[in-house]
Amino acid sequence: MSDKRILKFFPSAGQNLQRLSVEQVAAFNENGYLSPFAGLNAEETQKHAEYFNGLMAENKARGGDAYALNCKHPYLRDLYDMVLHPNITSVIRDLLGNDFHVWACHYFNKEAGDIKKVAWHQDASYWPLSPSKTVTVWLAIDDSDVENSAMQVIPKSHLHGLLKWKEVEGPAVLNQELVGTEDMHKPVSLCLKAGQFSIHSDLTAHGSLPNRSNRRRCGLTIRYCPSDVQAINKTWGQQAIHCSGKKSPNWNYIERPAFNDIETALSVADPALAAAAR
Ligand SMILES: O=C(O)CCC(=O)C(=O)O
Repeated sequence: MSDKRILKFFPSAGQNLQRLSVEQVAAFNENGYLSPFAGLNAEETQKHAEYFNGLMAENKARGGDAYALNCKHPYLRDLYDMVLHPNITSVIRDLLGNDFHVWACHYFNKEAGDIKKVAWHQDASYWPLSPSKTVTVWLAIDDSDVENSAMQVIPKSHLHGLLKWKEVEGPAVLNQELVGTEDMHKPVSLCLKAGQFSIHSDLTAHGSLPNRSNRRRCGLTIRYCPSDVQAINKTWGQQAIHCSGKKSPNWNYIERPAFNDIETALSVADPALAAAAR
């Protein structure tokens, strides 16, 4: 697949900045991540946590696992609206320019005592998208710190293109594990208060340890890309949420769901996109 994709870091031009400083754009280009940002206010944070708790309870009642809420945005109005939150999209616009959309989102719900790690990986390695220009927002549903295994990133790892990986060993959420990370920069834990968010490039090495605490650590990942990104595998281009500017003929943009259709969201078989987007 990599033969067809352009997999390298594209520095942000940082034009017409509204929310970020020139220094923040430079730090993103240099390190491959930015954190923390104020996303939701206290009321929105509490409301969204309650919304997520309700979804997860319904999901569990149907036998779904803690990580099953993946790519449910075509069915859930509140989730669709969340990815368009102006406090988030204003930062993304500064990084990606005016023409962009969301193509996936996934609750990484690391429950108290969860023994599964998310091994060091690069998102672009999983995705049949080109060029590699997707950025992920990790929006904290819970306070996230070292104790409950906040997500970690390896600064500057995005500058090396696609890195080598092997099959992960032991309990894990994803199957790839990068090799040679011990020779890279020291990892940084992206500790966030609920409602704050971080951003990382699709080539930035990141992951998280098992959650040995008695507190849940859930984050909503939202994948934003500029409209010149193409899905090599067309099944991936079908569920985009238009955010800003020009649309692309290469993507299918969905309508805002009329309501929170939890029944459909939890009963549809995961589309190819959702399965592979993990
Ligand atoms: O939440 C985590 O621990 C990992 C998230 C992740 O791998 C991602 O955002 O791609």
